[in-house]
This record gives sequence, C-alpha cells and structure tokens, in this order.
Amino acid sequence: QVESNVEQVRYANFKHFLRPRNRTYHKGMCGKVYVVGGDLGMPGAIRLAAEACQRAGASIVTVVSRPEHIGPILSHRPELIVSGAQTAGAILRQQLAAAAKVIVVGPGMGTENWGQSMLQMCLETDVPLVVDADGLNILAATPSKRDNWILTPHPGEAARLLDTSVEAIEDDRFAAATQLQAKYGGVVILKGAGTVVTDGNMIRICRVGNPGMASGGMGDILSGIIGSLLAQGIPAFEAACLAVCIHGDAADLAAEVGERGMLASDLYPHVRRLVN
Ligand code: NPW
Ligand code: AMP
Ligand code: MG
Repeated sequence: QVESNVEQVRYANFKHFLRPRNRTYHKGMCGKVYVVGGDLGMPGAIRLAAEACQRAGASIVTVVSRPEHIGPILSHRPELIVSGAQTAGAILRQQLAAAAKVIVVGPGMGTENWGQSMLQMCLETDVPLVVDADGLNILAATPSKRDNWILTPHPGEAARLLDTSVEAIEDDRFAAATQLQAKYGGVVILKGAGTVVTDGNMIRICRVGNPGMASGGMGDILSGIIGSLLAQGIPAFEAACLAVCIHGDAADLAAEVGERGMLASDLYPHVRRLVN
C-alpha cells in the first residue's frame, strides 16, 4: 500500500461545511431524506439509520419499511415519518422521486424479493442515493454504475461487490476502494480500521474510530449521517469525508468509558455535538 501518499481526513478540515443556520431557516430547507430498508426481523437497522440522520441535522426523515415495523419504529421516535410498504409500487416510487432529496437504502433490507424490489424502486429515481448493507449485497448480484450515489461497503460487502475474498480486499484497501469506484461509479467508502474514501479522482483515509465500533448497527449509523449531510447541501465527496470523521470521532468520545460494550446508539449525543 502507498499509504504515505494518501492524505488523512480530519473533522477540523471539513467542519466548515456545516454552516450555521440563519435565523429564518425552516424545516423545508434541507429537503426530506427517505431511509428505505428493514425487512422482517431487522427494523433496528433502519431505525438506527433514520435517527442518525435526524441527529446529524436533517429536518424531515421518512422511514420506508415493512408495515409490521412501523409501530415499533414510531414508538420510540415519534419525530420520524413512516411509510409501511408491503411492495414497491408506482405510487411510492413517484413519492420518492418527487419528495426525496436523498434516499438511504439498504440497512436491514434483506436480499429477498422485498429488498430487491425496494432497491430497484430507488434506482428508478434520479435521487442521490446512499447504498449500504443489503443494498450493496443485492447490487453485487446485479452490478450497475451510477454517478450520484455513495456506496458504503465493509470488507465483507466489498468482497461480494468485487467477487473476491475479504483477504484480497484487506491486502490493499486503497486498490480495493479504487476498483470499487471504477466498477460502480460515484463515491466509495471502504469501511474498517482506516476507512478509505474515493471518488475516482481523490482518495483519502480516515484514521479515527476504534474497535468498540465492531458492534451491530454501527454502519447503519454512518449511512444515516451521510444521507443527512448530503441533504444539507454538502457535496458528495466532502459529505462522505465529513461523515466518516463525525462517526469515528463520536465513537472515540463514546469510548471514554471504554470500548467494550459500546452500542451504536451511544453515538447520538456525540454526533449531535459534532454537527454544531
Ligand atoms: P468473514 O466472516 O470475515 O468472512 P454481512 P452484516 C465480513 C443488518 N444489521 N473486516 C465478515 O466476513 C445490516 O444492515 C441489522 C473484515 C463477516 O462475517 C444488513 O442488512 C442490525 N471482514 C444485515 O444485517 C444490526 C468483515 O462480513 C461478514 C468486516 C447484514 O449485515 C446489525 C458480515 O457481514 C446489522 O447492521 C471487517 N471490518 N466487517 C439490526 N439491529 O437490525 C464485516 N466483515 O454478512 O454483510 O452481515 O454486516 O451484519
Ligand atoms: P458495519 O460493519 O456496516 O456495521 O460498519 C461498522 C462501522 O464501524 C464502520 O464504519 C467501520 O469503519 C467501523 N469500525 C468497525 N471496526 C472498527 C475498528 N476496529 N476501528 C475503526 N472503525 C471500526
Ligand atoms: Mg453494515
């Protein structure tokens, strides 16, 4: 790896993209973020992504999930708007295309028919996408290329996307991120210890964060933060860099009481502080 040539990203270098809200700001000004996912058994993932999106500053966040999940998701976060979808129909697709400024798709979505139809619906819009988790696993089986998306694979997902092994990805993470970007387009965030971000022209590494982050739901939080920053008007590459810094810094703050036992939702108060 040619690590010495790769610039590190730090929160302080990107914080200026979070401009203070002017006095007349209202909740319509950063558009709506739709977060799509949560097949049976995994409402937690989409709930985590949605709340992270709110905590990073998005004003209106709508969860599209299985109808069975709407009650549980709402019961602890009544500020969310919800849409129960048994299938991905034309009405929902039109609603997404018309109202969503950004769509985060994939957390807990599963790779069965329901998840496949949800991803397909999102792909049929021109809305900027953040594709994570099972959205990436479905994409690996049916590859396509797009400019206006951010892909957030961990090494396991990256191996599926490149039809290779986790070992090959970890052997040269910069090459893997570059290959992912060349194959799929957009901005690629290859997660893990030393997260790599590339848009094909620029490549950066983020070294904050800690092994306490190796716990279920942590990546779902990152996808929500990215969607939120995009919806607030930050360009894609910068939104990706700033989001990984906020995510890692928040986890380092949460680790002040120890890495072991850290939960993804422990990051919320720190994320909120870091976006202000
Ligand atoms: P191995 O074992 O090393 O070969 P999966 P997932 C690899 C949802 N969730 N470095 C590793 O492979 C998600 O949103 C729901 C190296 C590992 O076995 C998804 O929709 C939650 N390898 C769905 O679950 C909370 C790494 O990948 C495999 C690696 C499945 O997502 C949890 C695991 O990856 C979860 O977010 C690394 N850093 N990281 C909920 N509360 O509802 C991963 N691997 O098979 O894609 O499973 O990431 O858990
Ligand atoms: P996921 O596997 O999708 O839940 O994502 C896990 C998140 O935690 C990613 O953002 C990783 O970069 C981060 N993470 C996991 N383990 C570590 C680690 N040992 N050091 C730094 N970040 C980590
Ligand atoms: Mg994940």
